[in-house]
Amino acid sequence: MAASCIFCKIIKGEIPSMKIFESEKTFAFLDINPLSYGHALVIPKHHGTKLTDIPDDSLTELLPVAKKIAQAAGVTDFNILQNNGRIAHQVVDHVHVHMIPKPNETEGLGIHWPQQ
Ligand code: IU
Repeated sequence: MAASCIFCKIIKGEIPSMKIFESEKTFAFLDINPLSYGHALVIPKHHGTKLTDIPDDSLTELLPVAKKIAQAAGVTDFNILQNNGRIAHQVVDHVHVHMIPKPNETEGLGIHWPQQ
């Protein structure tokens, strides 16, 4: 944990978030400025800025959790995005995987998040 990191504060509950998932190593919540309805972030609890700063065992759940969130929300079409470094458009310096739903042209985004 890093005292000044906003995502570490979200993990600790010091800053409120729309939590979707939590395990020993992983946390997921809705993006505060979503690119589409249901845009979620999956983050390791281990603090590190880039993928290269984090041990492998803190990374293994990130994609499986992103997949589970998409499935649980009934999202069939989505992008997975993971930025490392300013040139690559990383803004928050704590590793995070974006799960960005894409609207279905006929059904829209009928997402129903499971109850906590
Ligand atoms: P990026 O990959 O570092 O560019 O994305 C950071 C994301 O974190 C971006 O989509 C923000 O809207 C999101 N975010 C958030 O959900 N809650 C916050 O308190 C902050 C940023 I600061």
